[in-house]
Amino acid sequence: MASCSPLLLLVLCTLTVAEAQLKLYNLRARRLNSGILGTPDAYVEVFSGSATLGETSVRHNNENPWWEEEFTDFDTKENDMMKLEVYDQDIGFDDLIGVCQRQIKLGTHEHECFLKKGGTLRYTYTLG
Ligand SMILES: [Ca+2]
Repeated sequence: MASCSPLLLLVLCTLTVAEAQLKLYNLRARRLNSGILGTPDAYVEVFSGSATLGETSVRHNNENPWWEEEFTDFDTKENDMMKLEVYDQDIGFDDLIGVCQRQIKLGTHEHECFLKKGGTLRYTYTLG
């Protein structure tokens, strides 16, 4: 029986690795709390594994913001850690409102996470 050529193995491996595509979308927050600083100007930074996928726009003076941005990554693997950091933009430095961390699973999932300073972040992602 003929064995696989190295070239064929290489192609198969490449296909397997390229198979998983992460798409994160539908980010929305509720009742954000920025403490004494007033209504937050919130944005979200998105990480997958060790990669930075980007950040949303800033929603000014809104405690229930949502973002239309979508984040896509082709290097994400199942069980990689996804991290979403919610910030309140301020003069000087931006305040961290809270962090959501979760292991990424295959399929489409919707999650809600509670932020340390108050409020929740909901988001949906698909890995597949
Ligand atoms: Ca602010």
